[in-house]
Amino acid sequence: MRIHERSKDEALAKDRSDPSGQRMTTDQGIGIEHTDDSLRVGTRGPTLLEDFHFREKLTRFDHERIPERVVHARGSAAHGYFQVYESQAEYTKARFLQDPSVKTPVFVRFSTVAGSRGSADTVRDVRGFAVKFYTEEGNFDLVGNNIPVFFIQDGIKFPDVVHAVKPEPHHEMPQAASAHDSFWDFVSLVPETAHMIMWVMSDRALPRSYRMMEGFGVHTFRLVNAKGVSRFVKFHWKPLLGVHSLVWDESQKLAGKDPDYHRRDLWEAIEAGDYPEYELGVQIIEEADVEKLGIELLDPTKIVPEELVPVRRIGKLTLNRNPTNFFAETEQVAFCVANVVPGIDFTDDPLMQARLFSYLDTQLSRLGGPNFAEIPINRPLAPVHNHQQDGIKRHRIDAGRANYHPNSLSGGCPMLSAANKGGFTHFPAKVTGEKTRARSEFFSDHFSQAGLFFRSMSKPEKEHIIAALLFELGKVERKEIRQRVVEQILAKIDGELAIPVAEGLGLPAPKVSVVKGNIEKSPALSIENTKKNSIKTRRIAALVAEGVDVSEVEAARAALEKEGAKLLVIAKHLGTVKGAGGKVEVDRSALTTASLDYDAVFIPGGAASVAVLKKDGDALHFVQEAYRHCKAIAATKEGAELLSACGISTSAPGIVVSQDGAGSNAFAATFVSAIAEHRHWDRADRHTIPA
Ligand code: HDE
Repeated sequence: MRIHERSKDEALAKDRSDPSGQRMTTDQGIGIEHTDDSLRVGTRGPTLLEDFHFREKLTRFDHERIPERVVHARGSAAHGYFQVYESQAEYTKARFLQDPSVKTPVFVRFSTVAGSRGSADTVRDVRGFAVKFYTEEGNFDLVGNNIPVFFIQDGIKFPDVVHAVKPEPHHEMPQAASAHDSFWDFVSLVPETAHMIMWVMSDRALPRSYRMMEGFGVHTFRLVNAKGVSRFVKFHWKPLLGVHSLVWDESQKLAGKDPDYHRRDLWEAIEAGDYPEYELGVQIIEEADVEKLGIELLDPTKIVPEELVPVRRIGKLTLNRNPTNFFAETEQVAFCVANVVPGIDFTDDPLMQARLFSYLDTQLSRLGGPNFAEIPINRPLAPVHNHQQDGIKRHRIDAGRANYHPNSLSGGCPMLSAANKGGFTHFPAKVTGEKTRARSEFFSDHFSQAGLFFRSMSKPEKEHIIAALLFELGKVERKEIRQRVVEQILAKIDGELAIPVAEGLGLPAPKVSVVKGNIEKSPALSIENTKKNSIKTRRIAALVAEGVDVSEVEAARAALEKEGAKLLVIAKHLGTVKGAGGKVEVDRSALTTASLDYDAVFIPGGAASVAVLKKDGDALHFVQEAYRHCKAIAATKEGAELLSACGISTSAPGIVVSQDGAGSNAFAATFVSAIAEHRHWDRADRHTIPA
């Protein structure tokens, strides 16, 4: 069977229903003549039970909801394809990793973890990054996160950590937030959370966009080649747009101004043809090298630093199509860690082992029974034949008399496949030991990599982690929990972390006793060291009023669009704004937008326009807020006066001022590189700006 990029789309086509030109019917196909009044006795009398259309319409409405996911309830998804750069036959027999000409269809769902379906996108949280590959050999699900480690080492603790982070049971607060007593109580008592806590308190937990975050398979998997040789592998997704984050103040405000911030960003980028792209990276570790590496590969609270085992990029994922229907696709898609194809296999990571059970189990209640693999979005492209049968919501109609194996009545069909004909065989890993509830001693180092992460951060990144802890622990009501986190967790990670946090919480300085591993720093962990060479798809706000220098707006637009960014004109009102040399179309009114929506700000010249903006509180706030959030701000000609009115120095980092105008090459180059930098943290006075 050969698949191609559109195979899944074509398979879904027969399930799509297009109402254009069609008559309205009941679920039984009976034409509907009237749907705005129920059938009643007289015009003022009671409604009649015999009104089957009314009853069906209400019944269907009453049952529209299914249970939301117990975690990762809030998500957004897109279709696309994956293409390997060159054959990986040396490492794996997985067919979708052999032929660079094959485009394997995928469906990818991004999510937050803790919040409900209707919660805000920009909360501090881990992001899910779940990829379903519809391969020729069946579905492979890589159900990852944007953080490469996890809170716990053994899946038996998953209900505990999730209960602790979810809203507290007595009053169901807070929503989509970890800043509360039960979460930090758990953390303070479970030191294996230390490494993950560093990541979740870092800027990684505030992605600017789903298109600008990394993804990780977290566990160590196996790749197995046709000769049966197995190697360990860690999966990575690397976004081609680079890794970028929001700042905490911005995230909180966005949660109110635009709770759909990430969903909208993903949707609009795909509609605009700016297809999100990620490279699949692998860290491959020979079984013989495991001991030398000195890292417990079965412990999901550990990474393998990229400096020790480089990430090899082996292919690219492109997301190029939005779903047709949110519920049918994004909501009903069911990922499962156990969905692997021949050539990819599991390890004994106890978190992974638990996940191998949990996903199928949760789908049974979420999707109402065992036939959820027949829902169009979940159906593999590979043919499905077996003796599984019946159950609620069965769609497939199995023909024949033999529903058992072996059989002679159906000529032995469906037939088994030998390992060399696509039959899945589990890698025959050797396992010995006594039954026990104990963990290996190699799982007992909880702090060395937490410290490695903290020490690998740049100065601003460290400051953000400290500020995040002060916020989170500041919301914790019980002092003994705050104290335990500082003394039992932070003091074992790094003094540079524990002491300022203790100080900020009004606690005595803890006794610092740091456990260090043999690696001091991993530069790859710092977002500061990720690439910042593009402004593609960034959004830049141009603030204008009557009298704006229109040629400046157009010159800036041309310069930014040339680099793949978008300039959006903002004024007090919609419609057009008249200025010197013509008029400009307004994209957003100041009422419906905020600086939070943009990566950078442009203030064009035009004396009259700038005079108006200088007296406009919203405009001043817009610029000041962007400054506080460390975004690039450019002003040409009289536009520079607005910066002064905001108390912003024209020589501050990331501020670009030009009297030559937006048409000058020097201006364009400086502004573009300031935007590509994404944030300019070294603005010493930013906390003095009132925004
Ligand atoms: Fe999940 N996780 N998880 N998880 N997870 C679910 O499955 C679970 C873990 C991840 O967009 C649930 O269908 C256990 C790690 C993603 O639909 C559930 C453990 C990682 C998604 C479940 C973990 C993940 C889920 C809830 C510890 C990163 C969303 C609904 C042993 C590698 C997929 C569902 C989507 C969803 C269980 C830990 C990623 C309950 C028991 C580690 C991206 O089955």
